[in-house]
Amino acid sequence: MNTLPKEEAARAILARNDRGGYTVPTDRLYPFQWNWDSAFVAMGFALFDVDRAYRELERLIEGQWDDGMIPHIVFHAPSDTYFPGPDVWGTRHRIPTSGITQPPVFGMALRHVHEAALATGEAAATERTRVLFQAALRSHRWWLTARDPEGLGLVSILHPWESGSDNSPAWDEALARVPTTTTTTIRRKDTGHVDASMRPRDEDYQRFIHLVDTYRDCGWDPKRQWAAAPFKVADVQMTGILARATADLMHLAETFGTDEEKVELTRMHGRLLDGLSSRWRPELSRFVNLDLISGHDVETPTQAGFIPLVALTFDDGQRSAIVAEIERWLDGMVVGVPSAPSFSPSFEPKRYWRGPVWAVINWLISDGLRLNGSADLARRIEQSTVRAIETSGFCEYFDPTTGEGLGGDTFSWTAAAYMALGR
Ligand code: 9WN
Repeated sequence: MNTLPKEEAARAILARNDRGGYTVPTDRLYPFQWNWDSAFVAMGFALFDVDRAYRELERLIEGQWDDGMIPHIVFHAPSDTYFPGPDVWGTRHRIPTSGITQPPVFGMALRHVHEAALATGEAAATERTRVLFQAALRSHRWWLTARDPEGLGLVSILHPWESGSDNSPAWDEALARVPTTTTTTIRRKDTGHVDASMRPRDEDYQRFIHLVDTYRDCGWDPKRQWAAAPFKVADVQMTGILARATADLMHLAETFGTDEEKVELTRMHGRLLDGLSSRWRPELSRFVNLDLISGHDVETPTQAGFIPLVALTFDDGQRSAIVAEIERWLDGMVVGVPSAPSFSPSFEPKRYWRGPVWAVINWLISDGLRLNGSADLARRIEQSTVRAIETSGFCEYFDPTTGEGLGGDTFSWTAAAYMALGR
């Protein structure tokens, strides 16, 4: 296997962001353990240090709630460089955590790490995977009961932060219904670390914190939150990742699951694939979210519309349509896939999830393209991502029109993605 020109630098970033078995996304801007960041980072570690890859997942699970939810942030150690901290969430978990979740890449990462362990002969792998498999299964049960109580086969987010794509134009209409009033005093720290023009706006933060206040007042009880939520969107990115992670757990269940668990996972999987398939819109050549408050489709174009590639097997017609649509989004871009296309009125090439390119999103899209037999486009996306990182550094995200690196630097998941996509 060839060594990448910046392989050593990528590993050094993971070492530098290590806080004792878990990895912060980057120093100061994000000083805690984030859920889906750690899953991607674990897959990066699996390429050269399987023990450390397991450790990343094990430390995340220290924050898992008794009801199965894996929180979006685990506050292992105090820091005053991020808002909102544990006092705002008020979740009273044994280790302080936030009260919402993030995309369940965990199950994908677990299979990945387990297979790396088998390949390298990591001695304790079986027992470690067995424990983490149970944690993952409990979290998938939580997803389907807490976030799909109506049995749509689609899981919903109750907060834009859960999506991992905080200020995506996909949330604009639904978020506009959320009041800007808060009982918590907002003391943003992010704009002290990176330029405010690249971050969500103050008004977004007011609505984000209004939602936190609302759910904290529900005592973080999933049923009460579901009933009280002024923001509730069935998300195809989340459902696609959950469906794929469920397939990965089905694979692990062959070794680690009981017969009942195998049946349970197969049912979950079928339910999610049905729900996801119902969100394909042939006239748009992508999948669309469902706003559960208005009952309307969310047709705003964002990267989320392509993520179901990781879970579904497309027929030839669907595959060529989605490939053509992704190519249209790449047209004229230095690096793609943009989080919103340049032809959209919402496109802002430098502002967070409203246009920029994220290496981990490309990781998912290229993985899904490969699964669906579109290796050429997958390779093109991987190579342009690797090139952008080599040219501009291990930044949080990239301007698709110039390739410029933006947001935080020395970013953990960008380092992991570099190693994974460069192979
Ligand atoms: C809120 C850590 C996280 C990522 C998200 C990204 C950003 C946090 C923030 O940073 O979100 O969770 O404060 O902006 O949107 O995807 O997990 O890297």
